[in-house]
Amino acid sequence: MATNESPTKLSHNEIIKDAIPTLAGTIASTIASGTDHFSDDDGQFLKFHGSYQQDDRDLRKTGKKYMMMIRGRIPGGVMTANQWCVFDQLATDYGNNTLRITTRQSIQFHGVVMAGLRPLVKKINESLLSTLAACGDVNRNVLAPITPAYTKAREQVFADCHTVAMALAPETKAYHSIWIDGVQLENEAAENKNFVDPLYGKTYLPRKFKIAFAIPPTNDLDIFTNCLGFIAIIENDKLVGYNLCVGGGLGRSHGNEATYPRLADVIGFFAPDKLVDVAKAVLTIHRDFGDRTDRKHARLKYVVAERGVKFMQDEVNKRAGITLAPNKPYQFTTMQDLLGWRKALDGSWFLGLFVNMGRVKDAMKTALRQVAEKFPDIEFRLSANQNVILANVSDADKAAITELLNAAAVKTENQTSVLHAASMACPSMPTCGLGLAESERYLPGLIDRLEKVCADLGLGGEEIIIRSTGCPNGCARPYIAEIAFVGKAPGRYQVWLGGNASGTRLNRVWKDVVKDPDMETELRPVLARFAKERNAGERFGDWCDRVFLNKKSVAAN
Ligand code: SRM
Ligand code: SF4
Repeated sequence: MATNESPTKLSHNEIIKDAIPTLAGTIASTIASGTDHFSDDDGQFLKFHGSYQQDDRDLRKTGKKYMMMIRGRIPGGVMTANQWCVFDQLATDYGNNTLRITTRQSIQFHGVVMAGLRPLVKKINESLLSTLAACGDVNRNVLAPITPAYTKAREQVFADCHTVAMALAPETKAYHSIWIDGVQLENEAAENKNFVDPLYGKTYLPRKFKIAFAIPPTNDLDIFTNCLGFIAIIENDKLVGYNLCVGGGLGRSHGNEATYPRLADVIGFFAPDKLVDVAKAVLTIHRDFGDRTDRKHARLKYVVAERGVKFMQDEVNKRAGITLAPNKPYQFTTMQDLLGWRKALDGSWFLGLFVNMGRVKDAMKTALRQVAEKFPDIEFRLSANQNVILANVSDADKAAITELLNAAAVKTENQTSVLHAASMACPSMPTCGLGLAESERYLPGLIDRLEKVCADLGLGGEEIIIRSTGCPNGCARPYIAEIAFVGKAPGRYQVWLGGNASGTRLNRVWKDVVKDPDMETELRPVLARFAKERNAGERFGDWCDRVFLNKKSVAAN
């Protein structure tokens, strides 16, 4: 096991987790001290509590302004209308007055100063949601399908998502102590110093861990990019079990070939009653075999890549007390959300609303708040494509909701163009400390420009999945997009081509650097060739993969 073999080489994070296994750090006393920021070590502990210390990068030249990002833990992305109201109010009272729907069906607050941090987290807990384990070396928010239009088995899969999320939550009492009671735990007290989480052990996981559930044919949460995936096998609207996927992950670093995006392997089928055992088995394989010396090499994907599928199957069988059966057949065909009003299988209505780059703000924020207040029985469901679905809407309420949204200029039909609908960007500037180039503030404008190119070439209305990130970490899952822009430096992007519509293929680097002003000039000839040479119905990503990239594509780093 990498865990204890070479203790002298453990990464710093391992050392501080071992020293304060409750993860309390000195967070509560720092907040009480009235300072505006945390120490570096507390910044690491803070992540387990769902928060990152950031600073406003737009203001760096005039002095550092510390602010926190806080991420909710919202299993399967489902919120009550009341919880939406609470989040909306918290963004107004403590954040930058926006709610950022994330690529993992959660909500982030940005721009929260130290004084707002504890009240915000406390109020999230009072609304019966949490931030515990939204970040950190633990299992993160668990993804599940939200669209109520495909199969009645969705409810069972959502319930399973919830069960797994709860079963894998860390048990430290520091969370309650800091955020609810406002009390600093005594780190040197024996019970705290010797605390061992029953599942995670004393030092938790070597790195973050991610889980998703998907129901074919819809892969609207990019299941193969997760450490652990459960592909629901549905027969006659009943869940019969799951195909198990292990070892997906996207993070990489420019210039470091030892880091790479990887899609999960599907390693066997098992019955639903073994779900929690299997989830714990895969998580503890990461705990026990993940690399604790190098955080760039610590994700489960490297364990799977280096030790192989047979190793994973044997370990899962042993740890979960099962024998994985051969994979059941399945097929994914789409990654996209259904937008507009649709009928749910139970006869109610749901509305898929496009949220540009996941940022709920201005008129849309006000209108959604009004909807939540007026219609307390509807659900707000967050999609992994950064959109929102309003679900459980009665016939009687549909018109009133439409009217309310339309009055605020929030369209309910024909909401956006196909290119915008199929796009995603990570936040990057000004909040993300790791951003090398703009992303959320850049992509919408770039898509407008590419739309003009497409229209010129007779490709108007053609769906092409386009994603951007401000750095190679992959937060908007660029490495499965048909076109991806991955930030290298301000105004410069690595361009990747060749993903598909179902999220089952990695794309490849096409150009190592393209400058912003050259985007149209570079991409026009490729799109023109596609328009001319494609097979009937062939998508841009498939054509790139089949014809254009061929062997010419350069290596990923
Ligand atoms: Fe991410 C780090 C935002 C989904 C891979 N991610 C960050 C941080 C916290 C930056 C930091 O460490 O200082 C970003 C905060 C930016 C900000 O200002 O808000 C950040 N990640 C996001 C979100 C908000 C992007 C979005 O557009 O919604 C997503 C939050 C999800 C959630 O609710 O939990 C988000 N991040 C992802 C995904 C996609 C996914 O999980 O489906 C990935 C790629 C999949 C994967 O994990 O391999 C992802 N984020 C990373 C990495 C690279 C990890 C690696 O293995 O190397 C980092 C950097 C790190 O962990 O050191 C990172
Ligand atoms: Fe930040 Fe990079 Fe993630 Fe974008 S991809 S949010 S720049 S860490």
